[in-house]
Amino acid sequence: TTAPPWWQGAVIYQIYPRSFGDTTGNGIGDLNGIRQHLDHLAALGVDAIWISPFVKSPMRDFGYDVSDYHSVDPLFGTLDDFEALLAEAHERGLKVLMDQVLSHTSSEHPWFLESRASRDNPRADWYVWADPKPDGSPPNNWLSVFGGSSWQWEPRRGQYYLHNFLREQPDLNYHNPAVQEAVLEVCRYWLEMGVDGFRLDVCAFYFHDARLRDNPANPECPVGRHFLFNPYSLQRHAHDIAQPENLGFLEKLRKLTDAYPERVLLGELHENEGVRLHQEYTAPHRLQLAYGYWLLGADTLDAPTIRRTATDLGHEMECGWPCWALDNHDFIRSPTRLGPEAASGELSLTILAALACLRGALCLYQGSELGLPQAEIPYERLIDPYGIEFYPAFEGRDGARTPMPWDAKQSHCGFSAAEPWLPIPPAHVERAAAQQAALPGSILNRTRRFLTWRRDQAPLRAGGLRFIEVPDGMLAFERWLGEHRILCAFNLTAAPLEAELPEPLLGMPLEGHGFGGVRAAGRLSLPPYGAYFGGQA
Ligand code: TEU
Repeated sequence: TTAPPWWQGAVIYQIYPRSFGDTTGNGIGDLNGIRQHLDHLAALGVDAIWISPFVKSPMRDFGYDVSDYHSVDPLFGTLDDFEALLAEAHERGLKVLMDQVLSHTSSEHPWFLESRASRDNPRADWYVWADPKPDGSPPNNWLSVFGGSSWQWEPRRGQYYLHNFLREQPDLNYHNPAVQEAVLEVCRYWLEMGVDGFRLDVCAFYFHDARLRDNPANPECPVGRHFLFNPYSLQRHAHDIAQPENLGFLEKLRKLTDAYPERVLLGELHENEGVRLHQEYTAPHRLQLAYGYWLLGADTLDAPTIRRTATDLGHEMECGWPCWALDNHDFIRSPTRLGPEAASGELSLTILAALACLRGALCLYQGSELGLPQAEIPYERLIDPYGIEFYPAFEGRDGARTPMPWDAKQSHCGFSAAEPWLPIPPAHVERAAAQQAALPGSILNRTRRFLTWRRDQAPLRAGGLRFIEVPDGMLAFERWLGEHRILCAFNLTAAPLEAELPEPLLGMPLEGHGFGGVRAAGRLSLPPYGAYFGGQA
């Protein structure tokens, strides 16, 4: 039998490079700062890192606006630094995924500067240009995720261009085959360098409806405070995103990556029709992994919600697997988002452990291993344009992007010798990594212990899955690979829970994971936020 592909049950640690480690003393993280902390990642028991964009960018959206796909932004270092990082990560057995922002470029990208100059230059059709309506207004009703119309007037051409995000992020025109070739070439360049795969930013946004039809109103606005503030939710995005042509392009991208061994494509999907999109986007010959906003956008999370999501995503899909994500650089950190009971970080840890045991990969965002809450940033210090646009209904994403607190004893927590670009809040100083490392029961030590244990449990990485009926508040399932079977049970509440389960299902308690569930004569007892794992002793 051949070993399952590494990515199926991978834990992928997301690094936000501005906020990981600063070695130049400018208050902003850099690639050498990542190199400095690779041992922290290896000790955590993760399989891969995904680094948010570090290529050249005017940083209007902090790297998600690329002005040169082939070079490292000087703020983050050099290509040599990246190649050294890649080699040092590989030495430690860590794969490296790069964030590829291919749906749009920066408005300072040379392609756009050329495209906007006239209606008949060689790149005139590389972006989405359209004439105004007779009254001068935008071509249709499409809305930008970051607020307002997604059309921006360009006097040089007397036309509008499309931007699904900031106006400084013009959308590439994928209906033009030359554009597809150009972005495939970008991917080839990094694959040749040895990166292990890509996280594909907003990969449902590549194509737009060539007829530019209006979007219909959205009868059911997505739930959760995260979406309520934004008029974007009031439309059903039938024509600006998730066009059928996207799938053909993903197949081209897959064909390219398959020419290199063990590479992976991880797609970011939008919240709209997330599950259906997931099935389509991870069908054979497309993406291996994709994640949506199922858990990221949720203000509360209980066992039935997680079970339902996992069931909807399917356990036996032919090719692609889900990728779980509880936190990332776009959403309120879960110890804050999930309500006052989650503030200690224990609920997030138990949810992460459960997700790591479900079928699929898991993205773990920097700082989650410390149980960091969302940082409160005063209005005067907000820097994310999305947050500034919708303040105070939405405080933006800065509070999830503050620098890593490495050591409370060092100035600026060992992140930087200078004042960091975003403040490190007192609640993060209290949870600094070095201090947690000295406490056996800390969130950091428990995360390490659990992930290193889990890494060696083959059924949890690649096995089949079956849910088990248990009392409210508990999540339980079995996973198996060949003869090897593991029962996993989690208590997602602050109260102790018990369940009657037949002996053969309970198995013998497995040790080494650091979660204190016990079993006695057909009974399972879980302490608050506890878990039990049983199998062949
Ligand atoms: O995010 C896609 C996206 O739609 C998010 O903007 C999301 O709706 C919002 O952040 C929820 O708070 C990706 C990147 O992850 C994000 O950082 C970028 O700003 C965006 O694409 C544009 O590239």
